[in-house]
Amino acid sequence: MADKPSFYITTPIYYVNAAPHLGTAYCTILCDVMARYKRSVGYDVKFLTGLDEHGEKVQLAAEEHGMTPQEWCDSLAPAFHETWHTLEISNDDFIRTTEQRQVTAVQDLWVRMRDAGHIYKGSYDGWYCVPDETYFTETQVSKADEERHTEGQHLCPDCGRPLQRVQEESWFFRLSAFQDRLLALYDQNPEFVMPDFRMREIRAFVQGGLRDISVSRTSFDWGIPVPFDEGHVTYVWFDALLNYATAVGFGDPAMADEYARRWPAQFHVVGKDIIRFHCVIWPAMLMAIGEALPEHVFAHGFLMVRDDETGKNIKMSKSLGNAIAPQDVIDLMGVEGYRYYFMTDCVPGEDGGISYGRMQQVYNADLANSWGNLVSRALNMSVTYFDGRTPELAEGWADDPSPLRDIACGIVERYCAHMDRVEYGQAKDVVMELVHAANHYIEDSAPWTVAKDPGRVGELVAIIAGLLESIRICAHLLAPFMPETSAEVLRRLSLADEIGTDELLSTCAWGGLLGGVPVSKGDALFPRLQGK
Ligand code: ME8
Repeated sequence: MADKPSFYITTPIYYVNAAPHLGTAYCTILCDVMARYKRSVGYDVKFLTGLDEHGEKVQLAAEEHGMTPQEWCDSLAPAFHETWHTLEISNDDFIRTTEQRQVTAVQDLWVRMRDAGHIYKGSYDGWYCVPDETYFTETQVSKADEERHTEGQHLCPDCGRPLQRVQEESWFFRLSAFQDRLLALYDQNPEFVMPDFRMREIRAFVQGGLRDISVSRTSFDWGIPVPFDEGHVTYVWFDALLNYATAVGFGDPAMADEYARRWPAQFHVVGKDIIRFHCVIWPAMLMAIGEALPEHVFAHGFLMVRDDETGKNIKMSKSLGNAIAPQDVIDLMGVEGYRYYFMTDCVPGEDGGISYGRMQQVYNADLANSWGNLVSRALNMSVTYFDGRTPELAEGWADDPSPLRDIACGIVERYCAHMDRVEYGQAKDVVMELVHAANHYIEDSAPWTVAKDPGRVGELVAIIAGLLESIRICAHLLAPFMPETSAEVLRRLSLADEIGTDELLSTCAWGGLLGGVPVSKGDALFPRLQGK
């Protein structure tokens, strides 16, 4: 393991105010696909997800349910573990901010911040949005009120929900002192924030000037105590952001080697709603204590419900009655269809318009009619024409010219270039070139005719071997999206040893098929969906 390069990827840690939903699942699958892909190309991956358990929002949710905050968090945590397990999430760590490792790390952060002179005590007087756990100034609030023409109740400029007036003694972090260093960071690392339109958005925000932020609370107590000031608990975001470092050993001398090896993270994947925290506050916190900065923050868009008749995207919400739960999608097209649809049909950086109609269309076109159909036809023919086996392959067979070989040889590098840039839809398109070509090749070469002529057996071997070899390669490339289907396809070709390869490029070189080994037809991988 130690000789492999490290790749550390994280999801946001989700609030435990509700069970996992389509949005949090989307982000988590997005990271899972990257984690699986990076493992397949030889990285030693650490994939972290977890729960953000402190703060007023969680405390209030607990009170509403008549539980202590800890009881409430403990009661919801299993739902996250179960959903991620169902969705085939391959995380290798799961952090909860109420764990001792996080308490120790956050308290260490406080001491280092104080010793470096980046915090000071003052009092906060302004607005607070509990659902977003975010502070707003008087100016921001009145501007938003003016734009919305609201009177009386002040609403959150971001989410539109009622704000709370907060006046309390508080510690402040000197964020304003980091403006120039942040701008220099963005200039020197234009891909610090991805996609680039989000980078521009962040740069413009920072250019507009930064205010110091309040990082401790005194009006409630569900948070990590500030080690040197009784009555103060850590502001939930100051606590939450540190989780990424905690999980690889920040603040734990016993984990110094792990920390040196894993930190900084290569990718923090977050929704567009929380990029200021990740692209402004978090790097400034790390600069303040002299720690390395993450390489990329990738901001994904939001899932919206698409009205198939008007083509318009509408916000998903329980009150509009259009909220879709992960289980609804699983019931429609299984876990692998679910993963494939969200990862390849929604552009990760943009808002995605989802609909049942579109899900069914993508599933039937790509999975039932193309990929599933190819596997089923080719494996069936191999079983029928070669007595339940793959054809016997002569030495050097892979060097023979084949139209599929020409296509297969060029796709892996292109696929990798897209996967590295989180361009999952384009990566899938590259694989589908081979799937479609193979389906056409079946029609063009008409193996059923060739099989009737004993004098053409060499030709038949070449056709079936070409098809099975293409399937083998596609199974590997589709594995990050649909791990279980790919494993099943490889098992059917007696290639179980190749499952979970960490040498994708060499594994996908044309010629890896085993000759004369048992093939099983199995059930249809993706039965066609009817109606709806
Ligand atoms: O913000 N579409 O947690 P959170 C796509 N605890 N993604 C969505 C979505 C939607 N409609 N709704 C939510 C927090 N998400 C903090 C994070 S990190 C140090 C602390 C996803 O439970 C998206 O990734 O509100 C978003 O950023 C995240 O859920 C917010 O999760």
